[in-house]
Amino acid sequence: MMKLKGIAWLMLLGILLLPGPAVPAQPDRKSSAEEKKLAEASGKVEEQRKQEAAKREAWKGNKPKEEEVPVPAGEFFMGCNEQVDAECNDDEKPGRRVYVKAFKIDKTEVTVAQYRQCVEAGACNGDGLTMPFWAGADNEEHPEWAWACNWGKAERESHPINCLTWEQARAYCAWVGKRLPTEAEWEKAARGTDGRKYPWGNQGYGVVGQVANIADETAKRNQPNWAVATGYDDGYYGTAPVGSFPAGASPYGALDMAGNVWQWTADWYDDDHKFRAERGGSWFNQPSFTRASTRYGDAPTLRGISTGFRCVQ
Ligand SMILES: [Ca+2]
Ligand SMILES: [Ca+2]
Repeated sequence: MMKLKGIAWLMLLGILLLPGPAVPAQPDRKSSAEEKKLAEASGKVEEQRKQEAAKREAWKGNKPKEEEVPVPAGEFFMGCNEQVDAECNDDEKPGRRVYVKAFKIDKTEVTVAQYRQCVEAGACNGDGLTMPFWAGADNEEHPEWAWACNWGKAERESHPINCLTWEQARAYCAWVGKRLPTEAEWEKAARGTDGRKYPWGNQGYGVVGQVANIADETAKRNQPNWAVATGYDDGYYGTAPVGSFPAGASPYGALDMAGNVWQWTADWYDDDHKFRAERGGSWFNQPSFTRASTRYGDAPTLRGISTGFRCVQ
């Protein structure tokens, strides 16, 4: 009796000492889901960093090589030359002589194909390139003009990249080891030293043949209300492939310094540092805008259908 009782006690003790079934801790569902999400996001960021580093490595020494034209050091006439130009705006005055150090400028505007290489290398981003954004004006996207953005349109690989911010342009130039031109550099490259009105000289549109892609008779057929260069037909409503108008070359051989797309420059347009200066006019503009000394300013977050860029070094 005592023995059995002892065994029973031992059995009971055994049961008590046995590790009980693991009671699953009630998971905090919310926090574990968040943790998983966080882990995934940080994993993704890490993976993205690795991919970008690998791409940068792969592109080393294999970046786009834009054709460049040299511009020698020296003074040039900058701003409004009232002797040859009756269309100047106040922001171009007074005309003056400005010294610029020697530099090289891209012969053409940066193309969609070139910009894509920078995106593929992970050094540029493709944010917003297909959707115009009128920064500083109405601060809205303009889907009705999205057709005019060149990114992602197979037949426009050799057209200028447009619909991109000032920062996106800056990043590209930095990637290829260059920079955006100052306004003075841009203008000297566009008109040489003698204060001419246009890159090719002083003769206006319609007199010197096809020299630039601006708002012309072709544009008028698409936009009957536009002010255009009457009697001048360059054959393009939107942008043209870069370098399509060799007759409009500047004294140093730079192309499309008038028309096609405006080009972001390194300089602020205004003393308040709200707008970056753009130069050269575009397919969107009438002749009074597409002159060598025309200046324009836009908020750097603009993604304009008529704004692109080129680099200098
Ligand atoms: Ca045109
Ligand atoms: Ca241009």
